Amino acid sequence: MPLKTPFITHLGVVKERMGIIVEMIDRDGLSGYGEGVAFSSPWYTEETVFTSLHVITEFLIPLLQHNPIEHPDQAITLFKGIRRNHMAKAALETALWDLYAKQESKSLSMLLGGGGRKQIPAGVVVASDSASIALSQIESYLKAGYQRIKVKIHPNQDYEFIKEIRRHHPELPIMADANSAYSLKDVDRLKALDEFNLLMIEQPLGFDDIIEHAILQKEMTTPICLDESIVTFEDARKAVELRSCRVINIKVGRVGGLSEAKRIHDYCFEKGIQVWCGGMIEFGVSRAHNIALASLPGFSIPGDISSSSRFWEEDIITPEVTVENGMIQVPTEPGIGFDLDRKRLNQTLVTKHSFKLKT
Ligand code: OSB
Ligand code: MG
Repeated sequence: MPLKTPFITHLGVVKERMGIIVEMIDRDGLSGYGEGVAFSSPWYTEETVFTSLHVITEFLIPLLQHNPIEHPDQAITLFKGIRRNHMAKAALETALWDLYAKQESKSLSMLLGGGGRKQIPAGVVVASDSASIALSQIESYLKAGYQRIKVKIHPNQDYEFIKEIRRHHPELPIMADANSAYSLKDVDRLKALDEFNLLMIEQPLGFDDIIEHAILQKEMTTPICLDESIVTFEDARKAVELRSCRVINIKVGRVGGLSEAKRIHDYCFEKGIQVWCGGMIEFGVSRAHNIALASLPGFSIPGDISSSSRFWEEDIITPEVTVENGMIQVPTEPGIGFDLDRKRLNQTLVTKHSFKLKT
């Protein structure tokens, strides 16, 4: 599906997106939905749409076919023999959660422990390579009610870029995401950003580093948030113990599913580390899972959860995710609370695979 506007980072440009939609149907005909959020190329993590599809069809589905489970929490153990491939695992695991919530007639939010939060704050990412385009996008997102803006930065687009945005928006909550564009040699460049009172700087250093971020955090007053570096609960625990960050961006796909995401949330909540829910330029199914996750009490900062219309002319779910007065409603219906828009899905469908339980 083409994006409305190209999503530009120093690592590359996303103009269109492929995705994997999972429908898991039980004996009573209830359907649970999941989404695989890997990109077409491995620029953000090592997985791609086609490596995910390979791992899902050749390894993960056979495990599910031969070992039916009672609760979605058991998927982690079942998938343990398959190393990493977290986005592939999450595609199935999130479908299990939705299906289980529907079987239990509970909203996914309540089932995960959302405690009845009715709405969550929306945040949006501006990913452009010009300050004037960024400023006009920010203008329109603020009109749409977004409460927090994230911008992408790198060594050729940082101090002056943020200064210009700050000049127009002195009080706006802004965070900056570097997607690993810097090294410790850039310490002075990064420290210079402290004057802009950013909410945080996301993943300034190596995509798999937690050691050097701890060194940098000691030098900077701006809180560091880790994204790419945290792919497991153990990563989160080590980063917190080493004081590599004060904030963690939790993405369901990156950490292998909702169970692991919740474990990281629970741990950070207990330790007083702030978390927020990250985005993957996703379609509506993953967006719906993010809304349920972000209803948990530790999600104290608006995440990268925007409306369906932020990226898509028409999403593949119904109703679409909308933002009103800066907030997104948390559905109370069983499961994720959104249905597939099968007409839209069929317009964009590339291939379809079906599997049956073996036992
Ligand atoms: O680093 O958070 C990131 C999108 C794709 C890959 C990585 C990242 C992003 C975003 C979130 O910044 C975009 C969104 O879905 O709102
Ligand atoms: Mg990021």
